[in-house]
Amino acid sequence: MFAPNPLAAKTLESSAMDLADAACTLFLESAFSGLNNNGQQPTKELHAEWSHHFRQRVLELSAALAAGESSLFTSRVRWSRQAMTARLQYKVPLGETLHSLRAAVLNQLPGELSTDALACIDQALRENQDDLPAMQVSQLDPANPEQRLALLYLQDALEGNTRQAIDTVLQAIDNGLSHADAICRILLPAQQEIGHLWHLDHVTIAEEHLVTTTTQRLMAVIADRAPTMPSNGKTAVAASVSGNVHDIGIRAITYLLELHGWRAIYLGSDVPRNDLPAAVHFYHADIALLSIALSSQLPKLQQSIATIRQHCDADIKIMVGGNAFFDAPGAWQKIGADAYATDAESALMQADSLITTPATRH
Ligand code: B12
Repeated sequence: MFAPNPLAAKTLESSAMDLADAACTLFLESAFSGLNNNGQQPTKELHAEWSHHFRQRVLELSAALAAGESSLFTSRVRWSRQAMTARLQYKVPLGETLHSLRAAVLNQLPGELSTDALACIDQALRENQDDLPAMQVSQLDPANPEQRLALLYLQDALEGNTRQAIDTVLQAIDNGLSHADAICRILLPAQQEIGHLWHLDHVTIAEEHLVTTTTQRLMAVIADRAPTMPSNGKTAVAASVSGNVHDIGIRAITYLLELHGWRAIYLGSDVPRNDLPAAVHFYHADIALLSIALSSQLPKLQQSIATIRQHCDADIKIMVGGNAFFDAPGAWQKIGADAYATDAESALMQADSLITTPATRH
């Protein structure tokens, strides 16, 4: 951890393409010179693929510097290492990629701007030498009744028995499971589990998509059937920020607020920041909920918060959350948000306590 360094973060972000290109050239030169390949050169496609990898890494580095949280970078490197190991690609020398990135940063950025970036990379290089703990195959425990139901749902959805998957959860509701628990304790853990299985290379992207579309369909059915509490006079506007296409977690939060008497408006995913103030005004929102999934989306989140603050009433509350914060739970305070919550149920509690006085205009 170090102090946020917005200038270095901005410099990295704006020179991400150049840095990625330089790191990529160094990496491929070294990889190809190490091979006895009769002077063969890396193809354009290979260069483009690795440039994309390095650009993402520079953006993660930039996010870590902006928030002053090195874990936002090191955890991403660990994540890549786990994904590569699962795909038996660990022959790809992750350490070499970090050395190439380090050299590019050192060559291209002036000393005062590169210090924190180099410290982050060095930390990732040190961690890269540690043994990688084996990842558990499943994060859900079949001995726990709710997690067992999530596993059954997941199995049916994956086998293409979509109707059966849906009926299993709807029957559980008929048998007493609350609508909110069906969403928060069955569907959301099933989504996290499918992500975990994808990371381990046990399911394909197509299989993940199948489960995700089944969950979207069922979540809407459950939300529409659920009884709602009387209106509390409060309005929430929710969005996944520009660049973030993940929408299930934030959508679930919106449904949960609705069941608890809120007027909860979900604007969608990948919402441009300049559209947010108008939505906050138009719907007379008391609170804005903004979601990000990747650490590299933190700058867009920070800009979205700043844009709302600039154009809306000072008393608008802004709560943030999403997968990106799991690696740096303190980052929300540094980007100008009023609150952060790790999951749907705590988001509801936080929203209720942040907005204690119902607005009189409704
Ligand atoms: C489905 C999915 C996708 C779908 C999204 C479809 C859709 N309509 O949402 C698609 C295929 C498009 C996708 C793409 C990508 N994904 Co994806 N995805 C997932 C997956 C499997 C499920 C997402 C989900 O439904 N989660 C369920 C809910 C419960 O979790 P959640 O989103 O974190 O939300 C909870 C909390 O975070 C919190 N919360 C969320 N938002 C907010 C907001 C506020 C205000 C508050 C208070 C709280 C809060 O409350 C929620 C409910 O409890 C996750 C796995 C996972 N663990 O989530 C990966 C995951 C998020 N994806 C991941 C990745 C890497 C990607 C890609 C980069 C893959 C790629 N190489 O292209 C792209 C990036 C796309 C982009 N630009 O955003 C990684 C992210 C790792 C990381 N932290 O960097 C994950 C974790 C998978 C993994 N195990 O590695 N993905």
